[in-house]
Amino acid sequence: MQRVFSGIQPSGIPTLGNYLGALRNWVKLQDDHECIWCVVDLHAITVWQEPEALRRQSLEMTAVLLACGVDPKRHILFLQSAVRAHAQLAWMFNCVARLGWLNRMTQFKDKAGKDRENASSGLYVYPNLMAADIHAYHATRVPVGDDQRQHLELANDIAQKFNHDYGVEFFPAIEPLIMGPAARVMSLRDGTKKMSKSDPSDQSRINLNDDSDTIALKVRRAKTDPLPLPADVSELADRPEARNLVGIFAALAETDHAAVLKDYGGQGFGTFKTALADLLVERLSPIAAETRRLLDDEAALLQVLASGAERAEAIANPIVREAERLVGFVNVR
Ligand code: AQP
Repeated sequence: MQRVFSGIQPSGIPTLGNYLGALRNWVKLQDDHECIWCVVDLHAITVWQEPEALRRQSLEMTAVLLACGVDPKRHILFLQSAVRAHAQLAWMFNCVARLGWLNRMTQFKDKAGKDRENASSGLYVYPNLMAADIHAYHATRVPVGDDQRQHLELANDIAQKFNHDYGVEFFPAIEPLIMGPAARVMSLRDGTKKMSKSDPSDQSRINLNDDSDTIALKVRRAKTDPLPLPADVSELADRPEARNLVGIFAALAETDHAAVLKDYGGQGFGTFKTALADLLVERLSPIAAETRRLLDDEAALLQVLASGAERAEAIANPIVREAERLVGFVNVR
């Protein structure tokens, strides 16, 4: 069975983008893969997080993952900071990755924005930590949204250079698993910008804990253009907001853009938005209800995370110890 690793940052409430681009696929992969799911709090602090908020968001994220169907008994669910192997291997990878490689990462440019001098050095080496997350488990499959493809290529470059420099075949190649028609969900306020849980505008996204009225309001207010929906998919090309809403509908209904336009093409956005809001509520409200239920028992959530960390360490510690031996560190214990 192929080993899968994926992570999600507890940097806010997960969004519809996280759900369609990642979480929904995680649940499907559990049927025929050995899965390791990680709440990546080390990644989250690459940008400022209020300590109390980070703690709360880490537990909320754990509850949402469980509510979406992550199975912590058959698979592993844990907090990144609880398994030291991630930071240990990331340091070795900081010394393998080249500055030129990191300079090409578009996500750093997007997240650092114009004030690049003021971005944390952690944000800059974020892809090295992500490579360590995966390689610490010798995972070979990584389900991610389209936006993470470049980081996975870097993770492969790091593994290849490590193997070459130390004359071994130690870290395997990894393959991205990019699934479904809405691999990239865009902001409801700007169809050219990714939907993000840390976007300052709450109106830009659907949160997985939004109630039905909030979902309906956000969809009603979502930016569109004045034209009716087209009958043909090719006409969505230069209409980012319309394409995004049709893509969301298609992903939720497990169909494609063409099928959605067959039903709604030629009509204004009114009827379509009502149908989209209904579909969102139908799919997301059971997750929100289950999340609330799970959050009522914090001790049970901590127990899931403690057991996950122990099982993650059983895999990662021997791999990272061997990497240390290959690098030439003396094992004194
Ligand atoms: N808009 C999106 N469309 C599709 N997939 C998405 N993902 C995130 N946003 C979208 C996928 O969700 C997984 C977890 O992402 P993450 O939390 O580790 O970091 P991120 O990609 O930076 O997500 P956010 O929501 O934008 O977080 P912030 O605002 O904190 O930066 C990944 O597999 C990602 O591809």
